[in-house]
Amino acid sequence: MPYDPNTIESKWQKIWQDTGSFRVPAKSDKPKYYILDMFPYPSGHGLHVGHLKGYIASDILARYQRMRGYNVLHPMGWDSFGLPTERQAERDNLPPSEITKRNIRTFKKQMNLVGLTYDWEREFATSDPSYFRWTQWIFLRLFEMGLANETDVPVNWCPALGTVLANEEVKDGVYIETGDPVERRIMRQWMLKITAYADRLLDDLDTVDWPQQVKELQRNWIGRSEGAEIFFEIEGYGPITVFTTRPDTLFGATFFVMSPEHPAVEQITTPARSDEVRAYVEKAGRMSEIDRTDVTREKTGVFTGAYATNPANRERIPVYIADYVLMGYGTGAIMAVPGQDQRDWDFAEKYDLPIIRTVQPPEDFDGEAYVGEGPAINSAFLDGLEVEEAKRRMIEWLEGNGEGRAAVTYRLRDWLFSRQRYWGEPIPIIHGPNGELEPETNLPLLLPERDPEGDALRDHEPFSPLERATDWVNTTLPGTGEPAKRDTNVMPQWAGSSWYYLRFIDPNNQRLPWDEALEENWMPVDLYVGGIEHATLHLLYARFWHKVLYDCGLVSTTEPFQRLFNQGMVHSRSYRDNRGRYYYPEQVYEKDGVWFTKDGDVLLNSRIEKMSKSRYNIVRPEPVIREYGADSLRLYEVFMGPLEANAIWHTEGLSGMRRFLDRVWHMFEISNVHETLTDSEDLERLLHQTIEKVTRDLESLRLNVAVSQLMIFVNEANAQGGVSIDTLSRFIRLLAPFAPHISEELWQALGNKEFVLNAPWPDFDPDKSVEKEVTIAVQVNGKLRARLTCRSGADEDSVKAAALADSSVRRHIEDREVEKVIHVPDKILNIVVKRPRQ
Ligand code: ANZ
Repeated sequence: MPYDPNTIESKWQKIWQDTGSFRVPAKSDKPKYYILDMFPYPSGHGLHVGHLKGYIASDILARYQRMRGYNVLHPMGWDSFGLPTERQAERDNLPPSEITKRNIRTFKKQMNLVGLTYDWEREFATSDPSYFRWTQWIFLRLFEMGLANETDVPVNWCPALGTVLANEEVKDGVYIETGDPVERRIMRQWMLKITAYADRLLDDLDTVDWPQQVKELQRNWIGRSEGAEIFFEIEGYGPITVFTTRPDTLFGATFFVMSPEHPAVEQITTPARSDEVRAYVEKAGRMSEIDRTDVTREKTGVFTGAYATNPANRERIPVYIADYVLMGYGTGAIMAVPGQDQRDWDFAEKYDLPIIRTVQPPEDFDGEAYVGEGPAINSAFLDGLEVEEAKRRMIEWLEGNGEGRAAVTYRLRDWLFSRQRYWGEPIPIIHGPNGELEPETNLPLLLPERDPEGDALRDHEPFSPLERATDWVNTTLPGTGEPAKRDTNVMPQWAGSSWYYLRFIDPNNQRLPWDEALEENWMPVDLYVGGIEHATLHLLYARFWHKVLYDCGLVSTTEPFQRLFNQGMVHSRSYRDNRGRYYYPEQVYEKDGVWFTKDGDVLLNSRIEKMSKSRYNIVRPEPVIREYGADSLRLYEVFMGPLEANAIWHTEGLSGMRRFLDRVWHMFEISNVHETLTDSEDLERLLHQTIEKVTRDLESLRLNVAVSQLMIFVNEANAQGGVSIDTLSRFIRLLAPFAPHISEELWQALGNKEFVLNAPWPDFDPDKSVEKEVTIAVQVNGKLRARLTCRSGADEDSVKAAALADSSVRRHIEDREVEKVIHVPDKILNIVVKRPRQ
């Protein structure tokens, strides 16, 4: 009987579902293991094979941990509030909840087709009232703790979307997701005080097992700077404080600069200068922060007519305003030290202001501002001291004379928490007649009906769709019954994903967000798998909420995610004409390495890009599964390269996986008929080595290497004409996390009554796995690219499989076709690939 994945796979998927095999018991004698995927936004496009990479990897780990004897929590849900659904609702005139439901159905079906072990009884969507009731409840905890406030703040207003956006959502003056331009405005908004947790968010990074890169991104995002605050007396006004990281350079402060938004600007400006100052302030207000801080832009500013006194040398220095000083950072005012700061240097040159060096540059230095190390000069009592020592001495002097103090500042801003949209969690606050803010006592606070007429209003002014629902807006104060109004903002999409991992622990609890004992049992998440794009937004917000919940005594751990893994992205070939229009692969053809459209023969640029709907280069899982099977798809997704690396998708590449599974099937057939087979000593050794390696590689998520080891084993087993029943039984269990359907089928054929899903992970005997090893030089087109340690006598296929799993070899092959392979046993493997096209 040949291997037929389609029948096997649908059969086992049905059996697993019917027997509730993925259900996770709340209580168990087994130790717990919580493995979580970053849950998706259920868009209208469904999942493509790029999305599946992380889900498959985590599923392999979940199945492995299950076999290792853990009670594994592996849930899935939907991050379903958000803009795209709301916009689709506007276009199709359907309720967003309907669209969400439909999209979730597609996603779920696709996930089940791949054999993912999610416990669907724990499923929820962030837009379910039974879920967002608790998101609102957590918001009220933040409100009670004084961590949620309404403030007038400069915001990123996006006219096209009719809403404000968080700083994190804006880059180069446009909304990251859609490219719509964003402008600055002052608006009254809900802010969450994430800055109050800056130090803990930094310090606790040391306690989690996360990729260094992500930790570094968070550290930079929080951006802690140590330095000093120094008080400068402004003539006829009073003191204004600056923040500096270089108090040692105070003797070189030859002018003073304030942000155009600084509250004292109007008062200190002399009448003669006020017209010019006002004009400058207005102009700066229209510019984005990104443009203002662009170091390459020519510096601009205006003199206010005021003078300040440098506290170190009592010099009288002019006060300017300039847009390169931002109000949201430090104190919004700086002492300008052109000798050591390039921005200040540029400004001094332009406005003809004095420059004094206070750090001695090396002799060969011929630049402008000198930012490096060196002894202090022109600085009285600091002269001769190195930078660090000089900073310390200056702070001592400032504190001793009441002229300043040591200070820390952060780049992190508070979290802008209001959105003027419909499809989000309503903010559960009631505004009383005298400006009082009262929490909503009756949760969930549901959304009113959507008013389609309201969409048109969006084009004009800041406007929230909830304002149109007057019956909903008008209410009474819970205490006094006086007439009052509901808040008309909704929460940003990041709210629902900031605590969902806690709800999976106890998703159907009607009384509490989660049960205390269950939380203690399951937290923290042992392994969290998702994309690096969430390094600063979601992962920082969720850590912040978790710490607040910890302070409320509601969770038992200080961090939510113990180990984090970022899977790489899947790329594929896209086709675009020079007007920037994309074409589907079905619409193009190739001639001599050049691409054309089928109709009209337009020349196309073809390149490898991130797989995405907008680039017309996505591959859907359904046809791939129909042709090759879900097990081949699972193997291919993790065999494409190291899990953390980006990889290029080639659907034809799945035939290699399919052939491997054919060989597994064959191995079973030739072994099972000769039930009495015994293994050679070599094969037994290889088996134990395989168990050892695959186990180790699973622990470190080197899934591609694990798969190549499984391939090596099967090749050898077939070369030897089959294996013993005991060896088959062990091998099938090793294969089961990767290719669960075929494994279940073969496991049953071996006469097992239980699922391989629940079978124990095989042990290996270290004494049996040792052997003679050799080092093989791997070349790509004759150039040495790697040295591999292999079993002596390994055949060409095995060495090749190991070589192709090596990251440096893969890098040199890229997506080029392998033309031939030259193998000198125990010595060299030379892989010859096609030269790149011109
Ligand atoms: C004097 C000085 C001398 C500075 C020197 C730097 C070098 P980081 O490291 O990013 O924290 N600064 C302070 N507040 C600012 C604001 N609101 N807008 C723009 N710039 C501001 O940078 C801190 C330094 O950036 C501060 O130290 C200040 O310039 C400037 F040789 O003060 B410094």
